[in-house]
Amino acid sequence: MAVRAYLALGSNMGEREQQLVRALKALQAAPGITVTALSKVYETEPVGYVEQGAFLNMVAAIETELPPLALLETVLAVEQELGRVRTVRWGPRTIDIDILLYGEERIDLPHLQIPHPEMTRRAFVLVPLADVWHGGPLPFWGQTIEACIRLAEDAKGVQTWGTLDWETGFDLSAN
Ligand code: GSY
Repeated sequence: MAVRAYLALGSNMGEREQQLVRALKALQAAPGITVTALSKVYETEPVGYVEQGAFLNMVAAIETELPPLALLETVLAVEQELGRVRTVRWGPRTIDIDILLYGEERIDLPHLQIPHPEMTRRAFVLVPLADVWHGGPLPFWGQTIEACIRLAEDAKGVQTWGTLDWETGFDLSAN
């Protein structure tokens, strides 16, 4: 049975928007994954290691037949396929794809934590997630996304950048 999952995508090196598009196309082409909804694309100030360029962040809702570890393998394979480059830990990267939620399952492994432990503190994740979320409180936290955004320290650094045109194969129409 298909499970609804949410993926966060981010890029702050090179052709940021093209890397998001290529990642979405690769995810859509992967066996066992159907991309069902896309958030808007946001330009966001870096959080953590701040001496780096602004990110483009977005969230994709997917339906997947893959169990969580197979989904992780697919996500890592897509990052590799796109030639993921990350020069510094926490630093700039060509593409980053994180699994935020997988149905209502909790996974606590050294290399995979679901729900993503940082997600409710990061407006760069929460604001795009709100675009594709069905409403109601987040599982595990029991709070609405809007309540979490109000507490997120990076909320002011998240600006709408553009939208992906689903009908024309993810062509980007920036502001
Ligand atoms: O956690 C993902 C990588 N990352 C990001 C990001 O995607 N967006 C912003 N705004 N800051 C970030 N810091 C890190 S690390």
